Amino acid sequence: MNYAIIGTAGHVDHGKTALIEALTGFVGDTLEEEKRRGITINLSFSSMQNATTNVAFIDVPGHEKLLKNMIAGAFGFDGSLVVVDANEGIMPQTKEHLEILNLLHVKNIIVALTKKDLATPEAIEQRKYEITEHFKSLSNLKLVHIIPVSIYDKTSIETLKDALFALPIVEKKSNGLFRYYVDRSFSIAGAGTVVTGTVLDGSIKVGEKIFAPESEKEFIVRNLQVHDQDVPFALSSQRTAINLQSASKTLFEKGVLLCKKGFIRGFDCADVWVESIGGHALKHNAKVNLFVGTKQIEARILFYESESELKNGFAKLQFNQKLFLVHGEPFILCASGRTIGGGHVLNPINDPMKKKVKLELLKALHVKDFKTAFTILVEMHKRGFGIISSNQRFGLNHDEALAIAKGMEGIFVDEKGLVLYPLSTQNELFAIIQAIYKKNTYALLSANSLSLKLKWASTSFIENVLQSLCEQGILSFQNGIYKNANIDISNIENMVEERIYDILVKSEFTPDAPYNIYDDLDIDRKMGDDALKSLTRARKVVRLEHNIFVSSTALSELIAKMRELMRNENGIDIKSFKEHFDFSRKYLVAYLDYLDQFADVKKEGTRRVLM
Ligand SMILES: Nc1nc2c(ncn2[C@@H]2O[C@H](COP(=O)(O)OP(=O)(O)OP(=O)(O)O)[C@@H](O)[C@H]2O)c(=O)[nH]1
Ligand SMILES: [Mg+2]
Repeated sequence: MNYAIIGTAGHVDHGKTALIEALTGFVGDTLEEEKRRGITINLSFSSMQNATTNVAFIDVPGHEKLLKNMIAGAFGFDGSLVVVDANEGIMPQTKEHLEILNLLHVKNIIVALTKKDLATPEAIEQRKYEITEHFKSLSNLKLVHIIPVSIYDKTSIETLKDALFALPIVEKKSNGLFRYYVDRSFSIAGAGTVVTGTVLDGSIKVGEKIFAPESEKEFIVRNLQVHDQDVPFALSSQRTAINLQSASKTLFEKGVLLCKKGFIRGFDCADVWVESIGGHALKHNAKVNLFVGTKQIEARILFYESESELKNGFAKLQFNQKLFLVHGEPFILCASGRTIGGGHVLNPINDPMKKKVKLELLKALHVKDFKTAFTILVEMHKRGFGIISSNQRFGLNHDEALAIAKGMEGIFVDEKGLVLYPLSTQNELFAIIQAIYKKNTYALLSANSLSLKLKWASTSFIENVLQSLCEQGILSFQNGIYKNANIDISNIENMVEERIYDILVKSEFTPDAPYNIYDDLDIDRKMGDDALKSLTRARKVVRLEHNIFVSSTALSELIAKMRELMRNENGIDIKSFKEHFDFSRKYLVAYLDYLDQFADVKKEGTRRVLM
């Protein structure tokens, strides 16, 4: 089954709701106020189906004061049924709605010339001409048919129906992320909270977790319905009701975004492409109403290239809350209740960068030149540019992003960690690693231990540099670790044990934690741990606590001194112990606890005494 969402558009009273009823039998305008005023106020949802296609309708209001409801509906449209009264022709909201569809790239349009029973054939021909002419200025729209109809003429309705089922739907470029803006929410006794909306991208399954980034809350999807039928999953372009487990209705007002956790970050600004419509001017620093999905908030436009007005161009939109936008996401701008323009998001992630560089980035993103965009961003993120966020940042899935990265020169691509590094950073890493091996001739490190030390560099990036140092004859790889090529160690394990033991003996009663010792020696952690285990097995070293290893000689010496204290001072506690040995509390406690394993020591309150 193919699914398409077709929304109505057109001037007030031109017959949108009556036409939907003629097509589907669905009676809209059920609110008392809608009946009284004879106009549509809220969006309404209905559908029709044939053997292969399900067409879902979103019926919108045409009244100029209800524009915001129309816009909220329009974000879910795959195509549109534009309704024009055959006598009145194109009117202000016909124009405004068409501009909105054009800004949102809704593309395929069927125009229904309604109330043909009241119009002369000449009027109909004249309207067809005017409409065809008008569409010439709407470059993102395709006028597929103009069909004269009357709700009283069944044949015309059937013709329209066939055309709607056959309306080509442009395949949307998916970025692979589930996204959904709530348009309504309600509580159902026994089922909890249900929200309705349109799946804009990706898919969702029953039992899956769903994330509301604005409230940072996660919910389990208890049930899904598409056109009143329970379904195991819902896909892009499906009007979907989601029943959420243990969710409060108040969390889901209109405009709330639902997605999957961990893929989208929120920012209080976004870089965009904007264009004005209908002769409206977009002014630098102007306050506007931003519509995105079913969300409506205030925003400020800041131009990068002009301090005054622009017809179109690159801009930064500043919000007073965090928005979770994605690359390519369209938006509409309104001021004083009218549509003044719109555009799409180019860069949803706020990286501080110079204006000149930002403009270069935006120009590249605008023409989908991702290679240039990647190059700019890699240069900006010297410590590694993560392409894990490519879905949000570029609308690319990880494979697409990797393919672009691999085609680039002068960068290192960590395919596993999805991180890109510039060559200047690679050279820096060469220098850092060589300095370590110079300082510590007996350094024995792995990529893993170096990555723990450097933190910013990924293991594969380090491994790559280490291997190339081996190829250059500077390092050599032995027993899973890298050592200076010019030193000869016949038994690495023995050497590591000796070096650690040496340090433990020297540091006597208060040795450092093992990881600090390994770091000082530049020894791989796993190798260090193995050596300590072996020393402990050989009883050369005793483990006092999980992080305190002392040499057996130091331990015996100290225990003898503690016994003497117990004899002289009738026992020992932390205070008296400290008076003689000014160790930190961690060591004092560990040694006192160690006394408990001797049969002749017993505990009396906080004191240990000899029996
Ligand atoms: N004669 C005739 N009247 C029609 C036809 N289609 C609609 N109407 C009438 O036109 C009036 C307005 O129709 P609606 O369907 O409410 O118009 P609308 O476009 O939905 O209006 P809004 O939603 O408020 O923008 C109603 O009285 C309809 O009965 C038609 O084909 N022929
Ligand atoms: Mg209506």
